[in-house]
Amino acid sequence: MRCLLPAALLISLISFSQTRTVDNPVPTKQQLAWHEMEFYLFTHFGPNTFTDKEWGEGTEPEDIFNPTNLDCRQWCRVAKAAGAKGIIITAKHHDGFCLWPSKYSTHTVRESKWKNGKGDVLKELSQACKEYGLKFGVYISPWDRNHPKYGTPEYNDVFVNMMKEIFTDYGPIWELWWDGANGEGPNGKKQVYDWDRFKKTVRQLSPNTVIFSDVGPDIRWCGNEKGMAGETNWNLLDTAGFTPGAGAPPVDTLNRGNVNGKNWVPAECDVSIRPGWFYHKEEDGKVKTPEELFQLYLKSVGRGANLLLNVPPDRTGRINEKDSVALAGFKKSRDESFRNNLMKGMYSVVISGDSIKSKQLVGDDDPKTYIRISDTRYEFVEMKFKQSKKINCIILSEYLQKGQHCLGFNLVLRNDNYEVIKQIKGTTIGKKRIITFPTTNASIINLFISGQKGATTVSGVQSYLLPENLIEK
Ligand code: FUL
Repeated sequence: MRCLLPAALLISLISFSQTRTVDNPVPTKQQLAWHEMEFYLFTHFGPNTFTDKEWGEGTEPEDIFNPTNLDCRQWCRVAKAAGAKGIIITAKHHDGFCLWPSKYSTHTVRESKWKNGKGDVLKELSQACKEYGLKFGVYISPWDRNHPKYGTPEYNDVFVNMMKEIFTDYGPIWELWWDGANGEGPNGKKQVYDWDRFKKTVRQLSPNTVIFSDVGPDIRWCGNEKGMAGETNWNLLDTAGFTPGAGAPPVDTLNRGNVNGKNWVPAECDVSIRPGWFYHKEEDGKVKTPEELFQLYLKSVGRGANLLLNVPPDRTGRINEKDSVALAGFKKSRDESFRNNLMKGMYSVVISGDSIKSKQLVGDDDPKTYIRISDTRYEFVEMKFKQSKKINCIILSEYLQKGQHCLGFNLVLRNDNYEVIKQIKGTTIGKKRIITFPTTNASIINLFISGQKGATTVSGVQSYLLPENLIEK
């Protein structure tokens, strides 16, 4: 195997910027498990489903909530068929209506005529998720346009008590979602939230739950509702002095994270399969296509974030066929694209100076093995196909247990004569960086880390030939 590059080329390929930082935040074990989830569903369901609104006023009569054929097991079957690993439901949206019979509200399923007031959506969904092996998550809106106590310190007690009910009666809850929207209550008052108390309550009740809000503490918002993480996406964020909602950092900071952020707070990309978050019949023709969903996958999971895709049930309480068909197509695109890792069984070598430092399998799908690229001496990775291969996708991953280090990378594709035929530059890698490009016949792939803060640990490199229409646009 050829392993030495002409010195001049080497210098042009890498800029040796090694800035060591003292801080090296790493994920908790709960966050590491969250990173593995990658793609799961969001379910907006409640009075808005029946009034065709997106933000209910909180004054809707409870009887309006009356699904004719609620079937949470059908939601789970759709999620499974889509390859989603969990479901997060709006237990309470901004209108304050509780999908469970909370003792701390008079605006709940109990007051509706659905199942004569005996229904409980959280119970049905939590049980169905267990049955289908899906993680169960809960969105509970702090903003409440119905609750009479909203805007007073007692509302914080109400919110804590509601969370206690949810964790006690429907757990385990894998992810808890605090929405950042914060307007006035029915009494015209705005709430001062006791975020610290909320967090302590959850940690006490359920230490394994990851908490999402604009600024974490565990998972952050990606700064838009289009499902797109930044091309540069740090799992790190400075959260001191910030709060969810109006007190959050600017959206472009949330989108990219902070390169030297002090906390591990990875981004989650929420987006709806339809224009709205809730089901509206007139949007039946506007369901995203499998190709559009695949593009979102590349721009979220492919940039090291997780994808939270909203699929709202209709008035019957079932997911519409238009959505389930699109989701099945999305799954098929992923399966077809990522079935055959062309690097499987291939060796890579880490070239250190002019010698080979290590040799190891890449594409072995073993997340525990990784290659370490020194931050004190010049090193790069070389991977060689037995025969040249047509490829249009390379996936890089960092071994997150060691933190996130890569500031910039350069992939150099070569032919049999060791000539450069393509160079692809990028910035961060993180959990997964999916890079697509026009199909190229390559024999050798070099990976140069052109900038890093501490040694980058690369955990497996994969390569694929995707259907041409799925390349990132
Ligand atoms: C926003 C809310 O205002 C929307 O209604 C929706 O729930 C979305 C996921 O978050 O902040």
